[in-house]
Amino acid sequence: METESITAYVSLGSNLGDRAGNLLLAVRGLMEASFVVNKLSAIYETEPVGVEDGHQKFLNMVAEIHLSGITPSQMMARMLRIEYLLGRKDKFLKKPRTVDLDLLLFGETVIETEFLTIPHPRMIDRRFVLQPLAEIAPHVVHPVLRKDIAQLLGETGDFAVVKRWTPNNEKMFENEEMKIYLKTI
Ligand code: PH2
Ligand code: MG
Ligand code: MG
Repeated sequence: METESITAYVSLGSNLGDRAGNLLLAVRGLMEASFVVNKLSAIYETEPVGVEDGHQKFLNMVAEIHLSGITPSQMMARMLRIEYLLGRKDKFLKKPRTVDLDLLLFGETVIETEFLTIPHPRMIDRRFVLQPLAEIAPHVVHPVLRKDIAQLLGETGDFAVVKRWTPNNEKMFENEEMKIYLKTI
């Protein structure tokens, strides 16, 4: 029997060290864990939500994953392993972390256990999740609220700043080779 193909969405966040590098290593980790990474959002720089002041801004993005033949908790276990391998030894929430991977949606699945709640219970209150998710999946419908992601983004009460991130442009333009290259285009 052919197993059903599922589309899942994962939120990636980093606020420690080489933040963009950490996100991209986590994307490779997802691929190495046999997930098909089908789409990636842009990277966004986001104001910390629900953590004490003084924390560095986060970089966040969202990945669309295709998978089959595994359960949500198996998926979560693989994601925790990636977090661990990338240096998140400390399980305390709200501490700076190299990489945080959160499972947002797993097809149409709705689960509520002590260990895992899907859809992610706080996703609708987090612009740093909804904005990148709306970029790659605006018409995907939240299986409990029955509203699509674009609508949830329009309705969220979270107004923390979320803006597109690009690599350090100043550094790039200081580079002599880059100056020469830019004259040629
Ligand atoms: N993650 C949190 C708490 N607050 N804020 C932003 N901007 N981005 C995050 O990824 C984030 C957060 C807990 O995981
Ligand atoms: Mg999180
Ligand atoms: Mg997490």
